[in-house]
Amino acid sequence: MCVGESMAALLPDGPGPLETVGAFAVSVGGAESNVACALSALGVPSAWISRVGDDGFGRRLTGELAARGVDTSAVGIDPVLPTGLYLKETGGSAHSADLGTGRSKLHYYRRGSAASAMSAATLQEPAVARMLAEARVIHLTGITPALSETCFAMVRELLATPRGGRLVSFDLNWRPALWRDRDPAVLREFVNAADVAFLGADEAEAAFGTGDAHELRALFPGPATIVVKDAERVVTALAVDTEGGVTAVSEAALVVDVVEPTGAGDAFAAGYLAGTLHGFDQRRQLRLGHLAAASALVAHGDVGDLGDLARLALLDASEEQWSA
Ligand code: KDG
Repeated sequence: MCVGESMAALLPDGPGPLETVGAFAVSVGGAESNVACALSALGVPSAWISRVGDDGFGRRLTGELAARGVDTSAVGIDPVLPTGLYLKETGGSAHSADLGTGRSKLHYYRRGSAASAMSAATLQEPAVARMLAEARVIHLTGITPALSETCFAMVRELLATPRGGRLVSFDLNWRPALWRDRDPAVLREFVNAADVAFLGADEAEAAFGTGDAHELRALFPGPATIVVKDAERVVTALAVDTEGGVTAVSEAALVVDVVEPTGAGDAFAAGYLAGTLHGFDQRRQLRLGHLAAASALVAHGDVGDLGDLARLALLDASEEQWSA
């Protein structure tokens, strides 16, 4: 089960600064719902908990997620506040630091959105509480606590709730644009309270001062597993073993012609978590993460064409297949 905000995502018809874009296509974005979509494509029943406005974008994104197999039955509809949206800017722009790194820049229009009004009380709504009780994995990200004080409190509550056999997964998803007014160090508490934490090396460096996998492992003793993604090229899972030591497993990413990278980290998390639920060992979890990420890397939108993922997930990713 994934909890967080989704937005209408407006994708430009070509690269370049926003000033020059001719038209935008409407799509759906949101880190947590991206994970829910990929999980569903991987054959794992998934649900998305959020709020949308009583507006066209809210209906559209709820409908699209449902069409991708995500259970949206507990999504709340706010009668007043709007659904958030973001615009994607790709290619070069003199004003966008991110674009020099090959990354797209996301422009958010989400302050005061319906989802930003979620709170700890949201978790008590009957449909939400029922889903929480039934979930095997609860997936959260560092985006939600940045949306509002009430969202911050909701995430804190979710991480503090006794597990009852559930796994809580937390992806740092460091978004500096959302943390202008607050010290990202508050995210340490959330990373440390999760059972599995996903950290991009570059974002961990920016938020916590180190992107080194072993230093991060030492900094965050809480999670049983920390998954450190080094520029998405090599991903290392550092798991606490039965003797209290740490076992590190690294797996290189697939080589693909990247079209647009937004959403690849979410797809990776979904692949990894699907592998966890399928009972795969660390290496196969990482490989399934890479396969799912590849599908997002070759798409313009946040979520790639996941049609083949379920079949890929069934492949026994043996050594021969990966070394061929
Ligand atoms: O990981 C992809 C997200 O960045 C994108 O879907 C938009 O949720 C989003 C965010 O807050 O950046």
